[in-house]
Amino acid sequence: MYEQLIHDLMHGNIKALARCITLIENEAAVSEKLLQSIQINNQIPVIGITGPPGSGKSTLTDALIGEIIKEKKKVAVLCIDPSSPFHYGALLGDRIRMRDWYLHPNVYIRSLAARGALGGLHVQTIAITDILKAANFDLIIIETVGVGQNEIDIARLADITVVVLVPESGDDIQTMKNGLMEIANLFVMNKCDRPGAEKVIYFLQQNLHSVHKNIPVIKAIAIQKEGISEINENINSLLRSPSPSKQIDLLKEKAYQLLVAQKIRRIDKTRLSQELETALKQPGFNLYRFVKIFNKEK
Ligand SMILES: Nc1nc2c(ncn2[C@@H]2O[C@H](COP(=O)(O)OP(=O)(O)O)[C@@H](O)[C@H]2O)c(=O)[nH]1
Ligand SMILES: [Mg+2]
Repeated sequence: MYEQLIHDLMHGNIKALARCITLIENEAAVSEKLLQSIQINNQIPVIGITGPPGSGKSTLTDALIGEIIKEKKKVAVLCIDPSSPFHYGALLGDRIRMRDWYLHPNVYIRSLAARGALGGLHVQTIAITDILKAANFDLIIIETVGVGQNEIDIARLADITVVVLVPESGDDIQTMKNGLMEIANLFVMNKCDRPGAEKVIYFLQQNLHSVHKNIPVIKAIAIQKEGISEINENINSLLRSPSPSKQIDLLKEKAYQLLVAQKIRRIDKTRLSQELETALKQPGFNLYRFVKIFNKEK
């Protein structure tokens, strides 16, 4: 039934691609079949761009797209930062440029805000990324706000994680409370037109040195497209030397997330409350023994 759709998707038809993504957002049963039927090219690299809200991730991505298409590559951008929707660029004066890319044949941009039918946002992102891989883009960029768990999630999904910082990120860097050290393959110090950048870079490099990490730190002024080609070159050079265990690690993480989501979906809450009601009538009810038995009976 979906043969034509899959065929069109794999031949780069943008309408088919949009339809597949919408299916994933809305219909769990259909999307599972779809995902099982497509051919996913796992060699297509995923670049995660993360960092605090307002650090310039979208501006940077916008500029980076310009570099990527110069290399005649096809690029897809998935924006899972609900606080900065690409789609409303036209309404937010300073993001007007992004609109140009919507019309470019080698660029596809999609925003994700809500959790979809497959469960959590992370599982949905995994699935949509794989749809993009099936559509044979040369490169996939995922922009996501780095707060709490999010940034860790992106590192589990992306071949390369770019962490965007700004001169105001000094406190974060000194304490490294965000776990950014662990996930970054590349740091971008954006907004270098503002004071304080050099000091923060110094702290960052000292921190990296103390944990024996050699991660490039690149200065950028995204609004002026400064430092963008250097970022692109660094990404390309990281892509040329992938770590041998990375692919299996990423697949393992994705499989784990999918398994967890599947298990959660299988828990029947109606049955759970019915059985709880019965169990409560028995003397000596214990929630933990109940859960153990419920889990076995499923
Ligand atoms: N001064 C300065 N502002 C920037 C720079 N890059 C982005 N901005 C501005 O910072 C704001 C947030 O940018 P945005 O890309 O939406 O950040 P995001 O939330 O991380 O995606 C916007 O007003 C941008 O114009 C920069 O290099 N210097
Ligand atoms: Mg943004």
